[in-house]
Amino acid sequence: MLQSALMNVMVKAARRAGRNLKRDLGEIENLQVSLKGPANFVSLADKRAEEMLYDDLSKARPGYGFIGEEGGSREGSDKSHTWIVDPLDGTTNFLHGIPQFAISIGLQREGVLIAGLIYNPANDELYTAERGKGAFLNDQRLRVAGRRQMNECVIACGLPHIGRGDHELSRREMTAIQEKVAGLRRFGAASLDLAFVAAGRLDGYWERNLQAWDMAAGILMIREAGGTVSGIQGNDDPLKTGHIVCGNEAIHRELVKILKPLEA
Ligand code: 2AM
Ligand code: CA
Repeated sequence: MLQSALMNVMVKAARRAGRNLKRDLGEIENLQVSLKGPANFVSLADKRAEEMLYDDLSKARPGYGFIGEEGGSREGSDKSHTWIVDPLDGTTNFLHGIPQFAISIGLQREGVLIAGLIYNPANDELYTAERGKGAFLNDQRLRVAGRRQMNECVIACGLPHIGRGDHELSRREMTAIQEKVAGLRRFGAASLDLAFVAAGRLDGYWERNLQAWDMAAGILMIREAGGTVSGIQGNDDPLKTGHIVCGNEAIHRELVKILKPLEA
């Protein structure tokens, strides 16, 4: 795979921040965290990772805007480009030493996603995509799964935790999907769920109440792997609604058909 200069910048930044996150994960696993406890330690790790990404990306592409989970948005002199960054997606997993978390970097030009990267430093899986150039896991070209029968599909979802979202609705959704599929999964890192759909590991995925940085890179990843992605209405923009559903064209359609009527 010939990597563009832009993707080189993104990969370098993600690998540097990833090395640190991996070291921090080791610290948590060995319980060498400070007296203030692991949650505080993780939030520091999170902030450090975002600062590192901001430094590297803004050095390589001066003036681009930056929207990050930790730092809020920083405007740049270049109004057409914006990085959308989650320095640590899957924070709860990370805090518990579960190696399912990632750095997610998306880039928009004039509001259009043109590049995306999702990197899990725990297992060194690096997902990359550029608009019109396909999606890759390390050097391997990605394609969404081809299954068209729901009863053969493994579908992932996100679930609202304590104090968040509509728990009743999420149970109705799970019940409706559960009755139709070969397996229902919940991994806890939205960016990786999207990457898994792009890679054909998962046949589909849906989740509500996400933020742009959870989804930006993954949305492009799925499109470049030949998949379909939208909000729960089937034709709306997940970056606007915060709700996302995806799969190949057939499975996306099936999921929308089941989920959409449950909203009311
Ligand atoms: P985070 O780990 O960076 O918070 C879990 O279902 C997924 O939802 C994770 O990717 C998590 O990202 C994301 N998420 C986004 N907003 C969230 C919120 N307000 N509460 C919990 N998870 C959230
Ligand atoms: Ca996140």
